[in-house]
Amino acid sequence: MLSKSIQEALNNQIRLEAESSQAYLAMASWADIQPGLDGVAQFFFQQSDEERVHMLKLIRFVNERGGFAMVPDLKQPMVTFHSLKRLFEEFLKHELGVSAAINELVDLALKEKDYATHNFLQWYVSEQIEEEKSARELNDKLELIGEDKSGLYLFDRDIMNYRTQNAAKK
Ligand code: OFO
Repeated sequence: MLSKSIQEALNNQIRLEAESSQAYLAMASWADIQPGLDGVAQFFFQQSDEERVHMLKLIRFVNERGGFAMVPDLKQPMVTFHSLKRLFEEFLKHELGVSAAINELVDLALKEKDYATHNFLQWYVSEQIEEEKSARELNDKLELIGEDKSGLYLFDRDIMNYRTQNAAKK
């Protein structure tokens, strides 16, 4: 059975995962209408779907443990980005925020000696390590490319392969 405070904290995380899904959906939609960013759009559409899966996993866990997972209302995320660089900086910033929230949750689960929740959260800890790493690497690549058009072309072409390679390493 979940304590009131753990239930509340998990419900906050449900909101955050839903907000992540929305944020990445907005990034996907922005990239989708830019010329030549089809790969980036596809990357964020997929990223958005994954965040929804993260939210669903939490919803099921809360309900299974005798709590009540509340589906949150959502505020509109940032919908326009001035450049590809800005887009990926926002991506990294968002992931860092999610990692911090997961760490706090882990901390709370330990303090309350809720080992079931602690164990459940380990999947999110590993997921955040991977996602932070990807977001950092993509930002580094963009930094190297700068304004070079052929570099940007290759970045967009290869971003989905990059994702597949990283998933294969998991
Ligand atoms: Fe939910 O995985 Fe990152 O944010």
